[in-house]
Amino acid sequence: MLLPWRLQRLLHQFRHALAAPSRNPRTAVVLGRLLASAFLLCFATGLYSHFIQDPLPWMVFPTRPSWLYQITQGIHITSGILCFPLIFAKLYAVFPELFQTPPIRSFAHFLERASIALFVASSLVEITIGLLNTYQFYSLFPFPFRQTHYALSFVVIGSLAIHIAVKLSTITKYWRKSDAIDATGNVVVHEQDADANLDQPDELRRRTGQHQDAGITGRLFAWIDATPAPLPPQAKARTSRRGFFATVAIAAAGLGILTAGQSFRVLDITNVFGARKNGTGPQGLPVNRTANDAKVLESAMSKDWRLTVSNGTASKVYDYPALQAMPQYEVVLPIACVEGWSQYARWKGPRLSDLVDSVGAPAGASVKISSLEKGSSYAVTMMQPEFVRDDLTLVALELDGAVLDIDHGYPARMIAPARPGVLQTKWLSTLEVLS
Ligand code: HEM
Ligand SMILES: Nc1nc2c(c(=O)[nH]1)N[C@H]1C(S)=C(S)[C@@H](COP(=O)(O)O)O[C@H]1N2
Ligand SMILES: [Mo]
Repeated sequence: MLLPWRLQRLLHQFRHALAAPSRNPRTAVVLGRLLASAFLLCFATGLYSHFIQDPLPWMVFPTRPSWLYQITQGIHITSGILCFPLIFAKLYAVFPELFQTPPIRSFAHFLERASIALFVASSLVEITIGLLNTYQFYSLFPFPFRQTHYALSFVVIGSLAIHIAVKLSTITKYWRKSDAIDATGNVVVHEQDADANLDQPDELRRRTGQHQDAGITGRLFAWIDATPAPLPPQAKARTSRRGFFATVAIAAAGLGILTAGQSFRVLDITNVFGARKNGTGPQGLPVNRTANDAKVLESAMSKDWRLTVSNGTASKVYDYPALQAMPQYEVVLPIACVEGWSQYARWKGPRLSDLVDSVGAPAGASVKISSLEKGSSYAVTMMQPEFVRDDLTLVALELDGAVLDIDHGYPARMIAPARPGVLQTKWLSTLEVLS
């Protein structure tokens, strides 16, 4: 694509003025490796989260270890958050590439730049809506979070694949440090990678000479021309590269240490930025939606409350004392929210399998779980047979040795191992065996 020569020169000079020791292909490759790993981790754990909530008919999920979902989603959110410093560092490193001249050299070059534009834009949107979601800022964007985040994840990973394919020769050339950095500590510049125009500045200068006119572009040129040569001596270049990587590493490690505690107990003490803090809320457990928000205060406190368990036409109705009269079990399980926070608690109540057995449920049956809450996406959930039949799956009546707080689902809530928090339905109303 032919641009007015004057604009071309401006782009060229911008690119030149932006040169810095840490802006080189080796930096781009090192950061790219880290980012690609984080993206693939996010994609894998994200798909796990998607399908455990919306399984395909043939899917069976492990119920052990009981903290499995806590780990997968904790990794999702933590590695997702680490993408922020990494992505900014990568954009910093390749920023001068924005000013390539000519902006489009061929159709292939156009496709290359278009795929990068798509990749950068979709990645930024993906991680931004993800982060906002963990702080429950749903209303900030006018589209449904889950569907958008899911669909975009394919755009992100698809354009990542194209990006890697397009850059494969650069990636292999700068993959190993010994190939990328020469004995003097400078980044090796392969001829093909050099800016196509860097070898013809004279031509640009000659042309400009004829047009040293006033006006804004003229003045800009003059200013850029006055900029001192940007490439520092090699010793400085090495220090500067190290400083850059140290800055990125400190930013990423700091962010990780200050947020990962929401997902992983060992770092609880340094959880500063995490959306949730362990030990807060009624009975020392965080609450997303209170009974008041869910409009269940009256129905949940009513002395007419019953849990109805049904299997086709067979059904049994349990009041609270009847549930307490069943064999009681105690389990220690985490609530592991899709938003990344999680916390352990001790739960007590009858086993779900005993309850569904009381209406003759077959071994492979799923259960449809309904809450007293109406009209919310949490109001009705499904449970696959492997979870229904697990000994750790309870209809919990107690939390840490006391009757469930109304905000934790009194009179009764679901608690099952290795499942996301959204499926741990509160304020139970009916359990329907689907056979
Ligand atoms: C390139 C990076 C990312 C990819 C490829 C990715 C992918 C996914 C996928 C496929 C899901 C499942 C969606 C569904 O259930 O339909 C998911 C869920 C989720 N992601 Fe990400 N994600 C990325 C980054 C992030 C980041 C940075 C955050 C937050 C800091 C985040 C937060 C979430 C949350 C909260 C969910 C749960 C959604 C729900 O079920 O309600 N993601 N992600
Ligand atoms: N009926 C009902 N059950 C629910 C919810 C809800 O809003 N309504 N929230 C779910 C979510 S998202 C999580 S993480 C767990 C724990 O949420 P809580 O902190 O609101 O108790 O309960 C789940 N059970
Ligand atoms: Mo949640």
